[in-house]
Amino acid sequence: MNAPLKIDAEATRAELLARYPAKVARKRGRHIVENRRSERPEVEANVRTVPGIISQRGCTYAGCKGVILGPTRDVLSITHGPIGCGYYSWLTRRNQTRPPSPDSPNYMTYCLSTDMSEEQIVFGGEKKLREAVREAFAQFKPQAIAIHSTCPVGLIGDDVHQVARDLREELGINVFAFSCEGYRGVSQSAGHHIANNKIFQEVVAHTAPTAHIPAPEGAFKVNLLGEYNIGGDAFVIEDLFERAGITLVSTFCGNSDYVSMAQARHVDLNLVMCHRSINYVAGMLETSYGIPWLKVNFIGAAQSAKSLRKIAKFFGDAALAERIENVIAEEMARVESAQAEIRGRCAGKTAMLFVGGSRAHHYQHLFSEIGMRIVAAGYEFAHRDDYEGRRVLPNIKVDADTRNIEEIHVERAEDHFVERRDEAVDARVSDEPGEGFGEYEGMMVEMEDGTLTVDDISHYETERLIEMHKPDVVCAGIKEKYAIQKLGVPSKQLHSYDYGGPYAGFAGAINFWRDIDQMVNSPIWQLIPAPWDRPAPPPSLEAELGPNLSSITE
Ligand code: CFM
Repeated sequence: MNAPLKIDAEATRAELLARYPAKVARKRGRHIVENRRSERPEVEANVRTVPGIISQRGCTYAGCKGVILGPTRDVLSITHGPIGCGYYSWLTRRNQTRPPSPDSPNYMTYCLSTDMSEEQIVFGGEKKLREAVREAFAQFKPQAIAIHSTCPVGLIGDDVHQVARDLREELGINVFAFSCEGYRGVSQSAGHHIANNKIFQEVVAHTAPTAHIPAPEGAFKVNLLGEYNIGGDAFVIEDLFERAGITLVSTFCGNSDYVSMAQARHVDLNLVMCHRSINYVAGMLETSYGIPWLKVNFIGAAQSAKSLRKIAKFFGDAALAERIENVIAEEMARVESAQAEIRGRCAGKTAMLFVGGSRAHHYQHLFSEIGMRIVAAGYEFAHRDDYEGRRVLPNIKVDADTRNIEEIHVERAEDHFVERRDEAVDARVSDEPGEGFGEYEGMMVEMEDGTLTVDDISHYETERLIEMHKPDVVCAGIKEKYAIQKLGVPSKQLHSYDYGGPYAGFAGAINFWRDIDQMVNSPIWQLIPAPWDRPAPPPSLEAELGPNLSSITE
């Protein structure tokens, strides 16, 4: 057991709040919590950021277009809005794809926008949108077109859904639209929910436009939900599944295509990687088709092994279990030598993680596997269940901002519903807390007592935390990276992975450790202080060396 981390969480929290006006301090105070696993303290999350505070969050449009739809290579996404929204969401996420052949469609490199300007703001943008969809269809002939709304669309009241219905009829392809205006929710999380609803209604469950798509072949069929193939992560997981003989039907949505998403209802098990962004699809697939879900995590070597074993347990097939064990054994042989070497240089060092809605949790495992410790962590836009576990779901207050997002009602699809669970399956799948069907225990319960959870951290709080605790590395995004590094602390981007990755699976763990090892052990960070900020040399040395001193001390 490690000695407790030497941070005074209560004093740190007080210091972070000290400079705020009283009302802001009260609000922010509810987002900053000392972790005490036995007490499971409550943290406020998924509420509006206080205006004026520099937040890490993105907008609802980003969550819908960028996060959920962005990685699907052959659904043509059109941004209905001013050009900047499309431009700034163009290829910024490092989500990779691998079309089956050089001629297969891949629209991810394009940026399609209606380029809305004053004329459309005043007279309406539907006409221009119709023209844009027709033009895109003529150019690319896609099977499906997705229209994404930006802020002005909702403000002027363009009926994007009617446009989609009309064009579906006119063009004979699947066209659907998202009311994902940037302001629709408090963060990108609202965009995930909106995207999940529509993708489910219009692709997964909408059998008319997808009737020509056959059921997939294969044994041990699963979907991987909430894996977006950043830096090639999904490729690593696909390789593990292939070697183990697991049929991956669809991924939502890394390295995915339209056909595979339309086949999602044919699997026996859903694996949920990023709980925050895709739990809605998991829930709807269960209600409609009887497909249960298990939380997995392919970030971290031990976590990857555990996740593969969960799949083996679910299917209860001896040959599958053996193949999975063989894959784990092969991979662990490589992992263990790298891990031992890097652990020797990194153990005892500290990290902070402020990112997204799931990685601040998942990546803690990668650090702990090389002996590094987490001082503080938090999400930008996760909900209380991602922090405290799904057991708190019934207690989460539904506020006006949440009610702003359509809650769709899904029913059992009698013709397609198959009961996949029975006593034998339930008995095979773990009954450890958080490991069973539809369970997730959240981030906080896995953090050391006395460390801090900070939700929707502000820029000011990030700087103060770093100044106070000088972690060896801070994981965040591009907006924070250089501000952190100016404080003399290396920063790893956990959204884009900087230029690195993949970090998933066993091979990914080794990649991550190598990158972190280089960062936390680089001597460059010792050279950050300006010469005039360094301690003065002793007077005796100055007298002895005179004018030559500066060339030695600099
Ligand atoms: Fe899920 Fe993501 Fe994340 Fe996310 Fe994201 Fe992302 Fe993320 Mo950036 S879907 S919640 S909205 S794991 S883009 S691939 S890295 S903030 S922690």
